Amino acid sequence: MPRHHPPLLAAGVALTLAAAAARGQTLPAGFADSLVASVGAPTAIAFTPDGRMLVTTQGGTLRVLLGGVLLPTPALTIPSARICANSERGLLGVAVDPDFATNRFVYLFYTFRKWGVCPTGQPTRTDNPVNRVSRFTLPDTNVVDPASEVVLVDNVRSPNGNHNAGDLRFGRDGTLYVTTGDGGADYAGDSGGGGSNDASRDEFQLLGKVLRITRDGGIPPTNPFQGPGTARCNVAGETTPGNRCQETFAWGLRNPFRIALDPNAATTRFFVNDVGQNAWEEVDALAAGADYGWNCREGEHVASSSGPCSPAPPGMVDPVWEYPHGSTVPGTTTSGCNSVTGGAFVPNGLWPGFDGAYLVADYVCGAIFRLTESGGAWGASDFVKGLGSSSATSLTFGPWGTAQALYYTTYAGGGSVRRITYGVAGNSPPVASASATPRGGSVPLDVTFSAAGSSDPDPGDVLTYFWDFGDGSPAFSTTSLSTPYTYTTPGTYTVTLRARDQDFAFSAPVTLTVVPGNQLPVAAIASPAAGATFAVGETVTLTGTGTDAEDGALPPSALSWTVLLHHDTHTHPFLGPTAGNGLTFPAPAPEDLLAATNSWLEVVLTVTDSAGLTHTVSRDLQPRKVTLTFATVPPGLHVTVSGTSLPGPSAVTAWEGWSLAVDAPPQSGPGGVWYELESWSDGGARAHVVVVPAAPATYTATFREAVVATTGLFTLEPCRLVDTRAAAGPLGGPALAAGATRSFVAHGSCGVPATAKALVANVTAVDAAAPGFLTLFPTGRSQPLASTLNFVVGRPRANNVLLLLGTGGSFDVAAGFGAGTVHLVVDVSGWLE
Ligand SMILES: [Ca+2]
Ligand SMILES: [Ca+2]
Ligand SMILES: [Ca+2]
Ligand SMILES: [Ca+2]
Repeated sequence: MPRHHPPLLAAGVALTLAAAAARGQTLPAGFADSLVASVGAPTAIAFTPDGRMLVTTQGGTLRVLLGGVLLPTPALTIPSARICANSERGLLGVAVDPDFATNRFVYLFYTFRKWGVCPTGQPTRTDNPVNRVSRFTLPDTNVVDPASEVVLVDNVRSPNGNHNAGDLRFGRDGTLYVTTGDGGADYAGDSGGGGSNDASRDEFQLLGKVLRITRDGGIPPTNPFQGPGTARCNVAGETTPGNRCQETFAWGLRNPFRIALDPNAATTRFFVNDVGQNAWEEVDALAAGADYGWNCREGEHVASSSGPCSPAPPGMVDPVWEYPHGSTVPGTTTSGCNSVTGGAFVPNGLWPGFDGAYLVADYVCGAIFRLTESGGAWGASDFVKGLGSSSATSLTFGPWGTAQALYYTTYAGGGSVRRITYGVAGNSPPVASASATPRGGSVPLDVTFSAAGSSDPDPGDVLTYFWDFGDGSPAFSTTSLSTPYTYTTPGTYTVTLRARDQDFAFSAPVTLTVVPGNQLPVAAIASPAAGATFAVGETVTLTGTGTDAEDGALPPSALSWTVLLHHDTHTHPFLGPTAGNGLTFPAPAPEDLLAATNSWLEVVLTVTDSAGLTHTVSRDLQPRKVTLTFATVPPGLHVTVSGTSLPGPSAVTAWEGWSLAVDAPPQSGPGGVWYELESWSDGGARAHVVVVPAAPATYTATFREAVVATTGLFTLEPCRLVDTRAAAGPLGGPALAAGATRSFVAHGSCGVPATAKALVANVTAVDAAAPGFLTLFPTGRSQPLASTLNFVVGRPRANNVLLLLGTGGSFDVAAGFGAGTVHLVVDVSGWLE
């Protein structure tokens, strides 16, 4: 009796095996296997570009996982009246259109219950079901309208129940590859079942083949069988004997249940996992027009030498790898492996040491092997063992966080989707940063891509950069920050950079756009003109142009202005970025006198064309500097200019139009003589504002000696002039506050006449909240450095003073201490006039 190794077992059998399935996997260090979702009888997985995971079940549902969560309602349930899911039949494959983002197309392979019944083991019945490939539309609602179905390939026979194959994968060439089995037993009834079934050698049948069609079901122009002696088989599943089906891409296969596209190859490269009969499981490298030998050969070995195998057909292609039933798989520690199922190429750079590896699963021994090529020969080693019987069925890499994981389906344990991941505990992923120069220009366009600015939170981590240039070329990896790349075809390309550390943690992707064949725009500043200067407060107008080979004159909205205020070696943002043309702003003043010597403006114009390409120009705009001289009479006294005390004469650099604050305060001069301002040469008050003129100028402060002459001393009975402990009033409360200055008028109180120029007084500080000092000085004068009275907390302090009166016959009291208040008492015992 021929042995069958059905990758998909009938439900009753699957339950028996599920009970025996163990989750005692062994994985290499750093790898983990975890449950994604429990899904009964899962057959295939595909991912949409927006991150949805699609899972087909043999019974006929299309399930969707959003963010790793299985939606409770299937996106599509093929009604039982329309599907045969017995034996190895059912919904067996799913593919996502390369342009899914715009067309929302998904493709399904299922067994159509064409005649209302699902017989098994009766291959010549005329009412057996048929396999078909259909296109559906999967909207964002995740509800597929059954009416969206477009049948692309139909009536592929399913004569016996088993060997339906049923994988769907898009190649890098944008065409859809479809696998079909030999039907398990001869549909024509002229050979037999199992190893005797020669249906895959019937080139007019879509059985035991890899098919290739366009997304609309058409024949790609490079399919191998076209022209005389060929015909379409998409409607009937066959043509007349003696002709070949134009859908056929390769043939001579038994049950090519799963195929795998190499994501690392520059062109479309598939491996085909063809389930064997009694002795050998095999992996084939897919090639156009190739005959993989079944049923004349099983693996590299003669299987039949009768019928179409007599004489042996020429040009049969051997597998790239095979392994025997029963005994240990060469290179591994695993035995009892009898049915090859899913396969997947490991994306380069994803896992340490796995570049170039092909993973292949066996359904009977529950293992995934790691195949590597050396000298043109492929050899196996253990990767994962102990997945249990009925596992894994299909393999595919898909998104996992910022990296990718190996996803697989298993019938074990009731059915589930699981994933195998790699990660080092405690390691954080890097953060990528990408730029490109130039982003446009004539083709061939040499672009320098830069990963500068990429980083990793873990000190000392070494980064590798993975560039996807967006033009279909394979991902490129490098440890260099700078990567040159040449585009030869005009277009708009989205370039993606991911950074990876030495522990194989990936950054989130970052993208940028390059537009080879599109010319960069040209920016020009018209105003301010080259060499233009400004005065403070003057209106500066920003006008410019942007011109582009494709767009012509760019609109004002395409112009963006930034003005920087340079100060010595750094800059301050002053304006923008602001879009438009003809913008105006008042020219600024310098920060201070020093900044006036080393500050200027820089006007920056960036123009952007409709392709997003930019060009930036800039122009310096200098202030009109003016030298001002500040002199004093007598020389050597000080004036204050913009907050800076300068000895007269001093020359300063100022900007035309700048409003400079000047002051000539009373001060001690040569010989200890006290000086006060008599007049400024420009007629201004002691403190006034000078608007810097266009030409150099001198400002002179003329001082006079501030002498107070008296002719008589008059005495009084001591009289209390001020007591802040008393009720609030000009000479009463409140207490003096820390840091505050208060004025008291002496004229007219305690008998002090309006002619008094000074007081003889006793000053007392009482109830101080903190230690400090009092300074009493004539109102209208600057506070002198010398204090009048120092006090402490807890006891009154007093001092006798001769107190000069100032403006209005009053004196000021400044209270210098940290916090709180102090009371002031002033007793007068005489005056001078
Ligand atoms: Ca036959
Ligand atoms: Ca073969
Ligand atoms: Ca890291
Ligand atoms: Ca352009």
